[in-house]
Amino acid sequence: MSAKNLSPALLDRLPPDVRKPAYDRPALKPGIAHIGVGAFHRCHQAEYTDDLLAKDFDHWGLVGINIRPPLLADTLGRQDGLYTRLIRQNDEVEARVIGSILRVVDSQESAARALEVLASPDIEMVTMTVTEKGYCHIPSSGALDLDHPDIAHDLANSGAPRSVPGILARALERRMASHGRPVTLLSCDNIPTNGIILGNVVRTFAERRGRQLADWIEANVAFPSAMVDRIAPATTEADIDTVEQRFGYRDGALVVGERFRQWVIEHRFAGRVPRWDLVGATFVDDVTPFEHLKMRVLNGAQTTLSYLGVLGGFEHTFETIADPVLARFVRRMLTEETLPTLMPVPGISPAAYVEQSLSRLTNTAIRHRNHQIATDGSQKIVQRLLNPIRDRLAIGGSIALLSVPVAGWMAYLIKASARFGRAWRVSDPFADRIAAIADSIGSDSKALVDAILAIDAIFDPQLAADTTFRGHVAAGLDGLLSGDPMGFVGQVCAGPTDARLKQPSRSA
Ligand code: CS2
Repeated sequence: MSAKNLSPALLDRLPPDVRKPAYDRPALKPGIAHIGVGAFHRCHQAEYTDDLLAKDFDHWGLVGINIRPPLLADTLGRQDGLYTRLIRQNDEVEARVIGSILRVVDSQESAARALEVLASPDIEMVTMTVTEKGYCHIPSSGALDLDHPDIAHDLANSGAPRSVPGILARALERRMASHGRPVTLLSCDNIPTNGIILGNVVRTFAERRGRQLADWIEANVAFPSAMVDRIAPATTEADIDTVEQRFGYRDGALVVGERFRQWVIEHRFAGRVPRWDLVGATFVDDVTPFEHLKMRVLNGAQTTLSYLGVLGGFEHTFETIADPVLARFVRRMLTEETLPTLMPVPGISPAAYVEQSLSRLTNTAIRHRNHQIATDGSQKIVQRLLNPIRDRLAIGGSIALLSVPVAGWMAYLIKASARFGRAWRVSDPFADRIAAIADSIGSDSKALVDAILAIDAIFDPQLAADTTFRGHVAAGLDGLLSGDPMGFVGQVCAGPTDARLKQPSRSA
C-alpha cells in the first residue's frame, strides 16, 4: 500500500479540495460524550459539532464510547480521531476531514471505561445512537422490558452494567455521589418520542435502585427528544479505495453520506448546551410533527423498499426505487395513505417532503443495502408503518398499501426460516420466534399472520384485532410468498385502493 494513512501530520499535505478542521484542534477539551460511534454519528452529530467548532463558539470536543462492536479506539486513535466524511450525490464527491472527535473509548468487555467518561464532570451533554433495540424497551408500549436478559443482569449487578439503561443509571448514580453536575441525555435514534422512551427506561431502572437516585434524576437530568436525518450506510472497502484514488490517502474510519442533513432538537436541556442551532440544527418546543414526518415518510419508504426490494431480488435502495412498479407503489403509499396521517409541520410542506425523500433514495452513489435497512425490522415497523396504519384506521381510511410492507417484513423473516429454505441471513430480535412460527405452521398465510400478530411486544392488541388490518396483511403475505411477489405488488398498485378495501375478496 503506497498511500499514506490519514493523520494530523498529513493534514497540511492533503489536496486543497479536501476541507480540513478550521479551528485549533489541540485546544479542544472534552465536553460531549457520544455512545455508539457508528457511521451515522460520524456523518451527523460529529459534523454539526465540527461546524460549531469552526464558528469558534466553544472548545467542546467529543469523546466517543462504543459499548458494542465494532472496536474503533485503535482505528480512530491511529488517526488521532481524524476521519473523512465523504458526501456522495450521484457523480459528485466531496471530502472533508472532521476533527471534533477527540478519542473513542472501547468499552465492550466491561462498562468501566464508559462509566468513567459519562460520570466525568467535564461532560454535560451525552448524545447517543445505540439503535432501536439499545433502549431495551417494548416497542409497542415504550416501557422498559424488565424481562430483557441484559436488564435482568444489570438490576442484579448494578456496578457492572451492560445495557444502555443500566450504564446510564450507573453513571448518573456516580455523578450524584461525586460532583452532582446536571447533564442532558440526548437520544439520536429513530424511535418515536425518543427522549420520552430514554427517560422512561432510565427512570424505571433508577427507581429500582432507590428513591434518592430517581429524585436526583428528576432534578438534574434532561431527556429531550430529537429527529435526526442523513442517509449514511455502512462504509465499504470500495469507498475507502475511492478516497485513496481520488485524494491520495487511506482512511480506515471513513464515512459516506448524502448531502441532505437535518437535526431537530427539543429545547429541554440540563447543564451547558452546544449551540448546534447556530450551525443548521433547529431547537423547537415539540419535535413530534418532525419525527412523524421523517419516520413515516423517509424511513417508511426505506423500510418498504427494503423488504419489497429483497423479495424482488434487488440489492440496494437506489436499484429498488428504479423499478417502476416499486417506485409507483411507494409514492402512492406515501401520498394516499401516509400523508393524511401527518400533523402540520412548521415550515415544511409534507407533499414536497415526500418528493424530496423519494428523490434522495434515487441517489446512485449511496449504496444502502436492503438487508442493512431490513435489520431489526421488529423495532422499526411500529413507528414507520403501524402508527400511520393505526391513525388511518381511526379515520376509516384505506390501509391497503401500508399493509403490504408489514406483510413484507413478515415474508422477509419467514423466508429466512428453515422451512422456507433459509433464503438469506437475518438479524432481528424476533427472528427466531418468527422462524419457529414459520417452521411449525408452514405456508398457510392466514395462520402465519394470526400467530405473528399475537406478538404483543410489536403489535398493539387493539390493532392486531382489527379485521381490516388482518385481512390486508394476510392477503399481502399470500402475495409476497407466492412465486411472483412483484406481480402481486403491481396488482395492488394498479387499482384505486379504497375500492379494494371495501371489496377485499372480489378479485380472489
Ligand atoms: C435506515 C436509517 O437502516 C435504517 O433503518 O432507514 O438508518 C436511515 O437511513 C436514517 O434514519 C436516515 O436518517
